[in-house]
Amino acid sequence: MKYDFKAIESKWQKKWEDEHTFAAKQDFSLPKFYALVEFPYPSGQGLHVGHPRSYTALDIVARKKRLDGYNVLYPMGWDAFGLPTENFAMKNHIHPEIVTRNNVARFKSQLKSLGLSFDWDREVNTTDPSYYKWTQWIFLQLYKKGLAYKKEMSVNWCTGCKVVLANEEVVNGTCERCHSPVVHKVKSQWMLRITAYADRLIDDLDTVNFIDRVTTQQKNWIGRSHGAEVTFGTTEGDDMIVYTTRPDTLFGVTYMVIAPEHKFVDKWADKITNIDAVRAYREAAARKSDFERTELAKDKTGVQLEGVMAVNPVNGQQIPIFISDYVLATYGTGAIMAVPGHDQRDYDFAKAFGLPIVEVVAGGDISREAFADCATGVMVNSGFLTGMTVEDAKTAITEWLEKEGKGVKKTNFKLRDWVFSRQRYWGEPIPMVHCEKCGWQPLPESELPLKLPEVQNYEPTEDGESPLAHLTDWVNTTCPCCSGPARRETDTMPQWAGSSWYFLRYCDPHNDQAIASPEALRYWMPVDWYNGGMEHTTLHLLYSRFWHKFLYDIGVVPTAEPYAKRTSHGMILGENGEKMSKSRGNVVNPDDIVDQYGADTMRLYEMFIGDFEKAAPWSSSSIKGCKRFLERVFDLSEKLLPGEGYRPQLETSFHKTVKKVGEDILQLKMNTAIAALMSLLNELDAAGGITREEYRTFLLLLNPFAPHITEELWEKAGFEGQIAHAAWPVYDEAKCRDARIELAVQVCGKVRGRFMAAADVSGAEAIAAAKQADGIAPLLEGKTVVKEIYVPGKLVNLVVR
Ligand code: ANZ
Ligand code: ZN
Repeated sequence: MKYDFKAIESKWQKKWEDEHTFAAKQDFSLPKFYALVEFPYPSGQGLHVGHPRSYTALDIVARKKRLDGYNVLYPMGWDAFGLPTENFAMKNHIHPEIVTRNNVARFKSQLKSLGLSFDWDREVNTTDPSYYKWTQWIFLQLYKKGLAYKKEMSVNWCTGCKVVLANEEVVNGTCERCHSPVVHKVKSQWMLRITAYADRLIDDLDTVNFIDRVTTQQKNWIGRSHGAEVTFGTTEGDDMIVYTTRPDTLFGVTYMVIAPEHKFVDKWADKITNIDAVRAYREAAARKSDFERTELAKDKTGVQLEGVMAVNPVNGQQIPIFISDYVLATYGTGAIMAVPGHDQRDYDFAKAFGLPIVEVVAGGDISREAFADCATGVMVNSGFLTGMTVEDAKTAITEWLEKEGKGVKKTNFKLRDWVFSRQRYWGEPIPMVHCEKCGWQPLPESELPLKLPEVQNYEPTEDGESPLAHLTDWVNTTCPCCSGPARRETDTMPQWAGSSWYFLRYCDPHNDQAIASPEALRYWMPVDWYNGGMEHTTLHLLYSRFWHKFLYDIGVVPTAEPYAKRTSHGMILGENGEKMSKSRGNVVNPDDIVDQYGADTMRLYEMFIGDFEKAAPWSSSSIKGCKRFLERVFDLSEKLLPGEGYRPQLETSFHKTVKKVGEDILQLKMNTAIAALMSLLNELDAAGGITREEYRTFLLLLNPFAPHITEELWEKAGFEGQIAHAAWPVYDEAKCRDARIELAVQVCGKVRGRFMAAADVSGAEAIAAAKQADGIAPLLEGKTVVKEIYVPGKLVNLVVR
């Protein structure tokens, strides 16, 4: 019989759908397992082969957990607001809602064709008003707790998309999406105070099981550092406050630098004798991105504020003040004390401007470069700090500064508040109203969802207002507070809003009274295992942890963290080892693969392709190998032998493979699990067929990887029910050990031979056998064995003289 994967796969996909085979059960007394993958943005391109890598891996985990008897929630949905849909809608004059509906339909049928065991009864869509009602509700709660606020601020403005971007969406000074230059622009924006959670977002990483890469990236992104704010005097009488992580180096300060935007530039304009040059420099800096200012600027530039000086609080020394774009207005106090002897940026600047360089920690060579890596050094040229270790000096100087009223201990974060406004149409309307008399007022919760109105035109206005601003009827409303005339907010939420809480909605997706019932949340949360892309580490993963902590604080969710475990998959590259992209012409379409080889082969292949965490190039030849393997599995049905049970010569292999596949699945080592199944199949072929018990076990082990073919063979063999409802085979630890093992024989530490022995051979027996092993006896002739060592399961070492 031929392996007709098309007939088999469509048959079982239909059956699973009709019977809701993978629907999570409402019985909260069962042990639960919540497996989650990032829901896709339904783009016009459809699914790419990268999506199934994550989805299939957790599908395998979900299927294994079901076979283990867990009530498994493995849901899927659509993160469907966002710019590409809006841009497509604009270009083609189709409503974004229709574009979204079409894209979702395509994605869904593609996902179904892969045999993923999602609980489709719980599908969510962030653009559905019954969903975004709750996104808006969460915003209102944030607002009520003072965590959403409006602020005039310099924002990242994408010159291509004509939209404000979050810092996270700016890559190397360009827009993450369209790669146009990003410039600064002052706009009034809704902000979310994620910084209020900065400490907990770092500290609580200790309570979850995230892979190290994720933990490290989140910590670096939040960027907590400890140091001091130090007050310098100035000849103008104003205090100049700097943030430093190295207050111990205060005696090495030879000049100051303030950000070009610093308020003292204007305040001291009359006193600065070269103010025109200073202002010209400031204007040039404003046209650069932070990235260009800090990462790219190899050559330091700046202008001295001539006519004013700063005063070092530790020694009263007068030192010059510069503006330079390497100091950012948005970090610390926007001003620094420069220590060129121990900070490379300051060193480069001092060299460029001929400024003095003073060594205050011994051990480096400051004639060549700054001695920055000096945390364990000893202080020199530093007044009362001289002779102290850097560590002690930090404590001593901070105490001195605090006592003198010249400074305070300070912790700083790189993390900034989250710019939450987008001047776009295809997003959740922000449920706020502005009244001349009452200011900003939240919409009453009873008026949620605030639905997106129909518009004719999705273009943002020229000055960058949202297309909603064109809609006078919608914009003009009444104040919820005084009933006077008021205007609605016309900005919408960023794409990250809907994904910041979607995992909660899956717990109870049809609830119209709450984001989900407390019982459902108590039962399902936290997510037991969340897999997703590394690119979401500092965006979605951080945002959603922030929202979740907030919801925890207001008593909506039962856990402080949303995800107990987080893993991340490597990218699938093109056959040439480069990133798949249209321009490189190396894109593999999953539809073609499913059509040509079938979903089971595609699944198996994507799991066999390499270590899950690493990037892996596509390989057409190895996909054929996976197909061939399944064809051989299919042929097993014609090799059934009479008799039950595992045959003695295969018993160990079966117990070992059950153990290995089960353990590998839970460590995402799918490739080695599949290899173990392949070698078991070889053994079966060599043994001339398969007993019913062996067949049953083999199908169960393969089922999570290749669900369709295993269901079909299971049914054909007449095993009870559907394999999806069966139980994972058990193994006996004692039977996992090989009956006979190979031991090495060393003579004086060198391997000289090998022999087979019973796995439970005693030391004395092993040593005796070693002496008899092939080729060993001649080496012992005429010598005395002075030491005999048996390393159980490994080797016998004979030391002779
Ligand atoms: C003196 C000093 C001496 C510094 C030294 C470092 C080494 P992190 O660790 O990232 O928090 N800094 C402070 N504000 C800045 C700004 N707005 N723009 C650019 N640089 C700024 O970095 C803190 C250090 O970065 C601070 O400590 C300051 O330089 C600089 F041997 O002060 B340091
Ligand atoms: Zn009012």
